Amino acid sequence: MAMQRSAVLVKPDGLQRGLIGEIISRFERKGLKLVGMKMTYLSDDQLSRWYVEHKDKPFFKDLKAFMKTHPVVAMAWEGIEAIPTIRKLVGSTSGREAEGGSIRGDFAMSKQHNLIHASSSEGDAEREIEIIFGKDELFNYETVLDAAIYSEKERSE
Ligand code: 3AN
Repeated sequence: MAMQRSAVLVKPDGLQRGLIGEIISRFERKGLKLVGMKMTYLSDDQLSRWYVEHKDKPFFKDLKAFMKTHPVVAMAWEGIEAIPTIRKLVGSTSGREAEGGSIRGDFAMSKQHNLIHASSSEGDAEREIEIIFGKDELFNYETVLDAAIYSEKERSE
């Protein structure tokens, strides 16, 4: 099974709301592995690359301005099929429609102030991780929990 890395951003509203610990804790409890983390302001250039698929949308300018109001906390999380798994934990785009139990479903009421971004495909994850992290800011390590979280077969596939 495919080991994947997903880029996660806690957006300015998540920082303001004091939800960094809650979000990290949900991913840790799930069994995902943190392989990179930093707090940073995103530049206009980084945001244009990050949101390239939305560059012609009416909300693009507002979205970029919002993302620059405060720092973000960026993370890279690793696990087997981590990308779709994290999307489920995050919930659908609008906080009002997101399923209860998901991060947006439990904590958000807005479509733009929806607390968190998570990569939606392997291509996006690779691009997003590269926008934020240098090679020496990403880590490979074993944990004793790996053997409890996955079966031996899953880990060797
Ligand atoms: P998701 O973050 O669920 O993958 P996308 O990729 O459709 O959602 O949108 C990226 C970001 O753009 C969202 N997280 C949200 O902040 C913002 N956004 C999306 N749709 C709207 C909208 N209709 N109005 C304002 N902001 C939006």
